[in-house]
Amino acid sequence: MTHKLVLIRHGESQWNLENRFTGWTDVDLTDNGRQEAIRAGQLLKQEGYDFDLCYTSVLRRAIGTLWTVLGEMDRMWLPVTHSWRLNERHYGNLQGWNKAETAEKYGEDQVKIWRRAYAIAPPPLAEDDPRLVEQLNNPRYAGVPRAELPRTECLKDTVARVLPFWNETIAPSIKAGKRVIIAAHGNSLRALVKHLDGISDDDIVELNIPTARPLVYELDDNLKPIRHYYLGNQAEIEAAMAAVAKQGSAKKG
Ligand code: DG2
Repeated sequence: MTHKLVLIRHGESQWNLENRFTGWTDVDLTDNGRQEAIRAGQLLKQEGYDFDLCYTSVLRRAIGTLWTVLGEMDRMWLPVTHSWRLNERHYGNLQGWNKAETAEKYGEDQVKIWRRAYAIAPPPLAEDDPRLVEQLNNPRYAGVPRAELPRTECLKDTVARVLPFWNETIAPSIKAGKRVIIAAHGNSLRALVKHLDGISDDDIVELNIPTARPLVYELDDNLKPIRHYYLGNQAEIEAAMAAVAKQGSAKKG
């Protein structure tokens, strides 16, 4: 039996628009981001996709995208499971910084390391940083052991906290025949894609995921990928992936 798993990064967020490192900051979608999610939902419906179970993070840009997609598909009644393990990679002290300005100050090479190096994390939030204090006191993380709440993460760390949720919750549901959609983030999805496709630590550096484009994985019974593809206009998707890569470029002129 072939299983179809749909992954979708949230639509454009306010800080995607402002080109700021976001991580665990709970910013909302822009109007454009909502429109992107509407188009994704319409496309999924038009292409005959349907789901039994939905998974998302505890951040509103992913949750709102999922709700919008399900609304377009007339499937708002489907069960949705939220997990902090699907949150975006924690961007540490970079959270809130403009990516282009950071490249001007620290260099594009350094920004690429912070954005994409597999095992090098950005500088962590200090223990007395109000952003960390807010995170530690936020009720959405009340059930998470304190020691597991990150101060920063590289992609390797993100893989390590996404995989238990994949292995223990999502993968068994797919194996049981459930049709699943996961609405998450650029880097939590890169972590999952790295695992599914067995992408090397070096090659994952060049993989970028565009906003609100349904990414379909056809999986065999052992959940090994048979093929994967984005739904929609392929030229637009290529351009959107290239635009994500360029977000770490210094402003010219
Ligand atoms: C972006 C990804 O996460 O940024 O945290 O800034 O998917 O939640 O918008 P998302 C962020 P890059 O790693 O692509 O810079």
